[in-house]
Amino acid sequence: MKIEDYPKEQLLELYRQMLTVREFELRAIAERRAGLIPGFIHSCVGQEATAVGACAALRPDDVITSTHRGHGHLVAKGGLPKYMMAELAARTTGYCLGRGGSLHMADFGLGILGANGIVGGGIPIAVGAALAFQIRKEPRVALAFFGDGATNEGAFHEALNLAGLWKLPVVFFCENNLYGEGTPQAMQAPVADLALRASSYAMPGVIVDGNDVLAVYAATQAAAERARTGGGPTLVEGKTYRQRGHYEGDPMVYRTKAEMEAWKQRDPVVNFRGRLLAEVEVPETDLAAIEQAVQTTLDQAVAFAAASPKPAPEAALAGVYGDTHGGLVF
Ligand SMILES: Cc1ncc(C[n+]2csc(CCOP(=O)(O)OP(=O)(O)O)c2C)c(N)n1
Ligand SMILES: [Mg+2]
Repeated sequence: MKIEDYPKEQLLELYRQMLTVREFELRAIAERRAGLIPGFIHSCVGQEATAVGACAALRPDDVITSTHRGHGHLVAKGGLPKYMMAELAARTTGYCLGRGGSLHMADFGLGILGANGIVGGGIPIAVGAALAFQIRKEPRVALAFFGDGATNEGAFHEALNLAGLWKLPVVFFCENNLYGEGTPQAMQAPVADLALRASSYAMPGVIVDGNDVLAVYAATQAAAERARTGGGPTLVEGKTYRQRGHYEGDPMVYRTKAEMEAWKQRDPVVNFRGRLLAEVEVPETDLAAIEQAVQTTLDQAVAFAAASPKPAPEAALAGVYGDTHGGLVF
């Protein structure tokens, strides 16, 4: 489908979501420096199109599993910046009551089965959810986000094996950003196209420009449709790039300025904005209104987080034994 064939509202919504992800990350980085947010942040700046394009192809009752680089996935699946920011700031109003932080955010009501500090850890969880959907005969899809590095984990291969065997309604979405921490792709896997790995598990492997939100959307939509109608799983590989370090503070000695600059030219948010102006003649004022609204949302999110209480030390064990935090049904 060409860009002019999409409804204008849908295009603007994709832009709004990608911008929200971008600005959320930049704001979180700034607030971490300012002392509001403790701990590490693995930002997804540069990878907004995979998160937003993939989740746009899902329905509200579909589910995702995420990664250590998961803020974009959460926003794209409907996570609200104020509760996310509060979680990052370790406040009781956050998605996990301030106990989980960046690596463990979840909201089962939104179909977000969790970020995950274990590389590849979300992949079998998505397969488990897909198995539940198949057993219950529910027309729902589970989508697992994971990085290129995760495809070298046993969990990836075991999960794809069972999903392929049982034709489970799952989409495996690999965000191939060319690095696992400081290790380039070519030094960690004997294949450059990770979609090739699908053939071992009798499922299609699809390669897509991970910086083109519409291409990601179309590929994921086809994969989700196939899953929903009993066709089984698909491995989608989005080729993309993280513009910042593996974590904030990473000296990034493993890559060149020229490489980073080349990928900046392919910035998914900036380029999509350009396409909206040039190819579908969206007025600049429409984009400016979205940009203003996103800033307001983030200002409010930071203010909400900063004004929220920290968990009381004596409440440390609450929820540990499954007694309090309801809503664990997805
Ligand atoms: C099982 C496991 N091994 C190692 C780590 C340490 N670790 C955290 S992120 C990461 C790199 C993951 O690379 P990739 O899957 O490509 O994701 P990206 O960071 O590029 O988004 C590693 C090795 C971990 N968290 N879990
Ligand atoms: Mg990677």
